[in-house]
Amino acid sequence: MTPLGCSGDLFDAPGATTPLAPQALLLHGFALDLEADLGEWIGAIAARSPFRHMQTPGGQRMSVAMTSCGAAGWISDARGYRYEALDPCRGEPWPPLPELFSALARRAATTAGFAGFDPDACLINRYQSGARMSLHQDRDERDLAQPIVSVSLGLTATFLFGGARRSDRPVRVPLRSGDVVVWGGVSRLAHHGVGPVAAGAHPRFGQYRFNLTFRRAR
Ligand code: MD3
Ligand code: FE
Repeated sequence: MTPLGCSGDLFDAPGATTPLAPQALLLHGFALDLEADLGEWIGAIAARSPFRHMQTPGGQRMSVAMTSCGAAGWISDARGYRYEALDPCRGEPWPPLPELFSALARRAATTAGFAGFDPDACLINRYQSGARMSLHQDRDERDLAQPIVSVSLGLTATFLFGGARRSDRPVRVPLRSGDVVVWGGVSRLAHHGVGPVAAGAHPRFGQYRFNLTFRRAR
């Protein structure tokens, strides 16, 4: 384990782990060998349930484009944030969670000490240059004892990891393609966000950063 603040070329090689906070563990390159398959699946899911820019309850267009797969998908609109069984773009269920996705999420959760995690929702975030996510908590899931597993693909982003209060000064952590983070326990309600993604070209994912978050929504 490498303490936070010591991540450099020497320490963030695939296979290394960095604790970001108690019960928040960064698994460097954990999904690197699955990049190609994950990319194929994202394309197949988006062909059914396209990426869309949702509206915040306050009426702002989110800069991140989103879609989902699994029994429940996260949505935001004028009525608020929630999980829905049907994709509102189509009035049909979200594409199923590929076995590759759930197996990866379970393996990462087990590695981080959360054996038994069984996700029913995967939110897929797509960032173009300039897209960002402001500090927030994830609290729309029924059982907050269940962790969240996050998989980053494509362009690097600066992850902002705050504390229990939104005003706590966030720690900045680069998330690279193939990195996986597991958040649970005392870190489950920590504030977090993503700084504006810089323009670039990833060899496999081009001008995008994708983030998959696996959740137990219901
Ligand atoms: C820490 N996504 O979709 S993933 C989100 O990179 C979200 O797209 C970001 O925040 C992204 O809600 C960050 C990392 C993450 C996800 C959930 C968390 C960190 C978390 C829940 C609690 C604490
Ligand atoms: Fe979040």
